[in-house]
Amino acid sequence: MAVLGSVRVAVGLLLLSLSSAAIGVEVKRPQGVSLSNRHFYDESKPFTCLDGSKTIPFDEVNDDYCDCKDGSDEPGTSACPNGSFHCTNAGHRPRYIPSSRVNDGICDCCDTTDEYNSGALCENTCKEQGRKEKETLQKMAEIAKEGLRLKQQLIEEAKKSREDKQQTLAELQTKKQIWEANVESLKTVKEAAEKPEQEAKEIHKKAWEEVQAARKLEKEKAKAAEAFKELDDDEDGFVSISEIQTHPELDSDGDGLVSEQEAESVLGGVSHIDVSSFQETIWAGIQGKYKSEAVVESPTPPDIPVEEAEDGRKREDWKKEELDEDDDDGGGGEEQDDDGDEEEEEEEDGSEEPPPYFPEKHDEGEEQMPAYDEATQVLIDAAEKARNEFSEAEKSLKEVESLIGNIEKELTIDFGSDGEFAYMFNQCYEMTTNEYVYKLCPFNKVAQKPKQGGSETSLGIWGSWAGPEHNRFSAMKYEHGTGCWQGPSRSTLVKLSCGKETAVLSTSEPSRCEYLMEFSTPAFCQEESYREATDHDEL
Ligand code: MAN
Repeated sequence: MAVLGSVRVAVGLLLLSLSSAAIGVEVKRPQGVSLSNRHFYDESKPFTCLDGSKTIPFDEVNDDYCDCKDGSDEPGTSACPNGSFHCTNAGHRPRYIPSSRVNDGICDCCDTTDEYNSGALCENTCKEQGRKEKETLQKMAEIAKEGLRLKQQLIEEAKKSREDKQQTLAELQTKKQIWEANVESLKTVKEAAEKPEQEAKEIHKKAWEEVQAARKLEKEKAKAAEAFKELDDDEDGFVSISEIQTHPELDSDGDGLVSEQEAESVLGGVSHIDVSSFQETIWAGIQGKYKSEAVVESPTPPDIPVEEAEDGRKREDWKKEELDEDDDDGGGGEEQDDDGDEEEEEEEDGSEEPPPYFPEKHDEGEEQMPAYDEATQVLIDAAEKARNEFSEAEKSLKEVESLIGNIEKELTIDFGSDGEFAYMFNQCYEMTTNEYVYKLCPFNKVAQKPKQGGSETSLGIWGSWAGPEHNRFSAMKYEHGTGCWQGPSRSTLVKLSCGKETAVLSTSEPSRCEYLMEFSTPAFCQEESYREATDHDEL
């Protein structure tokens, strides 16, 4: 038996054109059939299954026996396993439910029509649901409308900013050329100034090395003279074989004694030698072995703490100071007096006397080279000025190049079909969860930082737009973040939605080290979403 339902349908589109009195019309059709499929179910003709597989008498439609493979003969019963039941849901949204849910005692359709024979007490909630949905859609429409207005502004600003950037770029490129030329010419100036500077410095250095060598020689001579004085026990102005023999360290055959022959050999085959011969021919050969009697006599430090010896001023420092003072006085001719002065001073001021055991260091090299003469200094100053000017110019060129690089990079980024996403470049948006502060810097990076402090973990750097082909700008992909332990490097997918505000709405980690962010922006508002929302008004 065919069950023909009387269905009251609210036809949205008609609502717009008909008067308010015409609220609905009754269209006769079998239970569970949609208005658009009504013409397939003509009670005056046999029914052909919608897949064309079979034709049956019309009274076998909805007779609770499944004849058609596609279930189309039982739109209003649960007889066919693959059938579907259409709820008109006047006042709300029409929908299909699987026919197995028909008369199963559970209210599925808001208009109650799926439970026409089960005894279930269903309440028609379509109007209420429709109202709620309408409200939601209206809100969405409002957001989309406002979002679109903002988007328009963003597009205009982006256009303007792009033009500005292009102009700035052109200006910077001109500047770059100027700085390049500047750098070139200042380099030539610098090199021209450095040549005479180098030569003058070299002359000064050589002269200083000569002075140092002369001083060293003087010191060696003084040491030799001192040793001579020590050796010349009888103070006759000669060092003799027997006097050499008093210094066992000069033993050459290792028997601990200096024989006459050994002593004679030390003296270069003669029996005695005067001071100048000693200085010139003997001292160099024995100074490595020779032990001063002063050192031998007091081999251990008395009660002077080590720190005192090691810390603070050393003998060399003193000498250096002495020399420096002499240098300041000017003229190298006074060098001869150095030691004499030193001795005098040391004697005068006992507290300054370094301990006698203090090791002698031969590091005259540490002495500071005297200041350059005026002419050399003029050349150095000129070269220094040229160097500074050159490096300043180089710095300026680098700055200009870096600005150009930044702008060029920005201009190559795809900021949407009308540049609507450009405004978020160089911005960051944060969202705090229980554990972390998440930061999204569009077209740059995504990061995660523990709330309780600690370092930032990269969740990816800007990769590309990642929405489906027809909606490419609906998602962004950030990749190659900090490596995940025994896993991939961290990455983030940012899903965009239309909103009045630009904000991170949610963050999650659907799979370890793969993050998902929901991000709202007016730039994503589209005409279609506004239209869709307003179209639903017709429900
Ligand atoms: C950190 C965070 C988490 C992540 C784990 C993986 O704790 O980056 O989001 O799941 O590392 O080890």
